[in-house]
Amino acid sequence: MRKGLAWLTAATLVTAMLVAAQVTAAPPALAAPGDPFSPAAPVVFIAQGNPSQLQRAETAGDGSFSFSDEGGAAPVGYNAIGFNPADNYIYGLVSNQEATGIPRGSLVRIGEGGVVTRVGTTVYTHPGATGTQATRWFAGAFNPADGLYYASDSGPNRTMLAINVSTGAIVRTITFPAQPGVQDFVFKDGYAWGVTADGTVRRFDVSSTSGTFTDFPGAMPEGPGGYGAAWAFGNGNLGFSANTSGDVTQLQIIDGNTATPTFIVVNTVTGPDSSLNDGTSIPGLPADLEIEKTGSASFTPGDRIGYEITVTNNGAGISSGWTVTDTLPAGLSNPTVTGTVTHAISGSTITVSGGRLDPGASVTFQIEAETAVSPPACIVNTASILGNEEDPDTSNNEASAQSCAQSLEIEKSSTATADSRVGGHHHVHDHGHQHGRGRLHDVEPRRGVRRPLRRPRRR
Ligand SMILES: [Ca+2]
Ligand SMILES: [Ca+2]
Repeated sequence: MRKGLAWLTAATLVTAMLVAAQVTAAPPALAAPGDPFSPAAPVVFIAQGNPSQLQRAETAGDGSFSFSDEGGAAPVGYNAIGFNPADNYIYGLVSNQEATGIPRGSLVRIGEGGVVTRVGTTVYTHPGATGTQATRWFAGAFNPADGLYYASDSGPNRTMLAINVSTGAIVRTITFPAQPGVQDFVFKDGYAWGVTADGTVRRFDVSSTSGTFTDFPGAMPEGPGGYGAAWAFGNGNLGFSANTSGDVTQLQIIDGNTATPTFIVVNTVTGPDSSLNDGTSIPGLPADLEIEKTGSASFTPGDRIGYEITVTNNGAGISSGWTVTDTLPAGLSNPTVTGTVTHAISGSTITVSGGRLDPGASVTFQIEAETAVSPPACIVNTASILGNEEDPDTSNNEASAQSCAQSLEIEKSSTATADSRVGGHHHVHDHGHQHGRGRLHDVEPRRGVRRPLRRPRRR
């Protein structure tokens, strides 16, 4: 086989012809196999199997991840993938299929359709190791802080390389005192972060040739079989995929560059299980998500009360998913959630996860809860939203609805409905200090800001 076709071994004839045509054709208007990926659409990539099959992981309406093949199987097995925002290609290191003429330990670039191209002629090895173990690279990611590509083994090799993919040069060889023990990592706050099978978050300091790592036990759910894929969401949170269960957990890290970071599990959604895998992501463009909430203006104590929550993507980017958190105030209990969403209830906190929303699109779901027989006169229930991408306008990320008990004292109830408009003739008492003047208010208790209740969108 001619060397030039080595990269196309497993591609279909049609794909091969497209690639061949691309050599002489003008730049295509649409993405063609081998082109860089579009940075505009957020997507998680998983590579798994041997030879590798690149897959796009995208969320369905209920927020769960499903995988779809990106092109055919690659001519080689590769691992330790990372997306390079400088050129919009994925990079990885070859783990198998030397018969193609691409040795193990080679750096490869992966483009649209999963087309693989070797970069340079260097074979990257762990010092002192022999055989296939010397070229084993299980974890990899780009560090936004320096633009370099980092790769390591999970073990027993203890070295991590920092590679400039433009030149192929090894910029730094980092040696850790013990094996890294994670199957993938992703960068945030200048550190590489991975998760061990027992749910320990491991933070790697890669700033010098003498690497160190710090463990934060219990920060993540246990992931039997390990967490083989790690990536960053556009909102700055990290995503980890558990090999055995397929569960995808979104982790928020606050003060990640301090001795005592705070870890918050934002949500866990289902995905396919996998093995021999690795992950990376295209973070996409900022997307302004907006949350609106309506509810019954009044209720009879002991009855169930309903809320409707609408999530809208105001653009400009595509939203790859979102999480709504609704913590019930005193007086509400036994919640239920309906709609095409995934939800979890822990005590009084309801976490609702939803999927992809194009610019302009919206989705609605309902929360119901039981009111106490002796409730507070009025109940203000607030929900907030976190998008997977960067959100340029956080002022519309929280919404509240107020409901007042009508049997305690009839004046302390509202005749308003969720559709009440300014200029109506509704009379509202709010804890005796807020008198409605034909205008129903919602209340943001933490800051005491009052905003007009917005008319729900009808779509
Ligand atoms: Ca990776
Ligand atoms: Ca927003």
